[in-house]
Amino acid sequence: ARTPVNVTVTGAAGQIGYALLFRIASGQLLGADVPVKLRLLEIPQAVKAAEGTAMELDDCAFPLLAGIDIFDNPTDGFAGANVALLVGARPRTKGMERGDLLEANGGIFGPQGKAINDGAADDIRVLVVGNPANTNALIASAAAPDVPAERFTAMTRLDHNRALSQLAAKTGTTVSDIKKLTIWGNHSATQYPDIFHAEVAGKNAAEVVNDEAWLADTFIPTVAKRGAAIIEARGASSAASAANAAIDHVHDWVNGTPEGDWTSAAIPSDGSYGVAEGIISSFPVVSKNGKWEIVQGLEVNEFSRARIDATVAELVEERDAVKQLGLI
Ligand code: NAX
Repeated sequence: ARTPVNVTVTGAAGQIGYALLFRIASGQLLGADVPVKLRLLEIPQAVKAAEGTAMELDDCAFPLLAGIDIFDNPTDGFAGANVALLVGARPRTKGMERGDLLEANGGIFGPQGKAINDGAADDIRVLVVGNPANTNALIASAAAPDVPAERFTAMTRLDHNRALSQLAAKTGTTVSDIKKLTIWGNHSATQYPDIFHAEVAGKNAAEVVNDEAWLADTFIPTVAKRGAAIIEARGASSAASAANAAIDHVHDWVNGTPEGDWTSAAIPSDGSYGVAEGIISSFPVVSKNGKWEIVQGLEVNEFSRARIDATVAELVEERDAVKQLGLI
C-alpha cells in the first residue's frame, strides 16, 4: 500500500475547512488511489469545533483516510506535511486599516512559514487561501528560506472558475467548451480576468464576445466582485466554491494540467510579462512534473497591459508595506 500523504489544513474548523476536509478525505485532492493523513491546525479556542469535524470525518469511513490529528500550534501542525492548505487568516474587521490587516496576518503567516521551514517534508507544497492571500504567501515564503520559493502559491483558481462560468453564460456554451482563460495579478478587486487568449469551442473568445464594453463594464467587475455578491445573497462568504478551487489547484499542481489548456495560479514572479520579480502574482500556468510553469509568449494588448499593470502595482504596494513592517 502507498504511504499516506500528510495534508495540513489551517482554519480547519472554519466554513471553508468544513467544505474542504471531506473532499480531501474522499480522494479528490490527490487521487482516488492516494491515502491521506489529515493534520488539522486551529487556534486553541477552535480546537473543540475541529474535533467535532474530525468525528464526522470518522463517521464517513473514508477508505483513503489513514488518520486525523488536531493541533493548536504550527510547529506540530506542519511536522512532516507534504501539502499545506493555509486557510485560516485574520479577517478585516471594522475600522481596520490595511497596515493593521497585513500586520495581523504577518503574525499568523510568519510563524507558519517558519514551522514549514523547520518541520515540513522536503516535497512540501503550500497553497494560501486566507486573505490577503498573495501577500500572506509572500510572508510565509520569506519565513521559510530553506524551502524553494516556488513551493509557496496563493489561490486565484476560484476567480478563474468564476470567469469560466461567466464567459460560458455569455457565449451560450458550457465551461468545458472554454480553454486558456487567465486571471492576472492579485486575488482582490484589482485582479484581471483576461479572455483575449481564451477559446470558446475552439474560437477566440474575445472575437466570439466582440463587445469590449461588456468586458470592461460587466465581465471584469462581475468576476472581481463575485465574492461580495455571494455574501450579499448567502449571508456568508463563499465556502464550498472556495474549497472546490483549492482542490482544483492542488490536484493540478500534483497531477498536471490537461494538454492544450492552462489555468491560473498565483506563483512567485520570475519577471515574465513585466510582473515585478519575487511578488506572488497570478499568471497563466501549466503544471508539468509537479511544477507550475508560466505560459510564455502571449501577446499583451493595450487593454490588458493597463489592467495587468494596475493589479501588479497593488501587489508591489502590499509587498512594500509588509517589508516596511519588517514582515519579510
Ligand atoms: P472562517 O472564519 O469560517 O474560518 C477561519 C478559521 O481559521 C477559523 O476557524 C479560525 O479559528 C481559524 N484560524 C484563525 N487564525 C488561525 C491560525 N493562526 N491558525 C489556524 N487557524 C486559524 O473563514 P472562511 O470562510 O473559512 O475563510 C477563510 C479565509 O479564506 C479567509 O481569510 C477568507 O478571506 C479567505 N477566502 C479566500 C478566497 C480566495 O479565493 N483566495 C475565497 C474565499 C475566502 O473568502
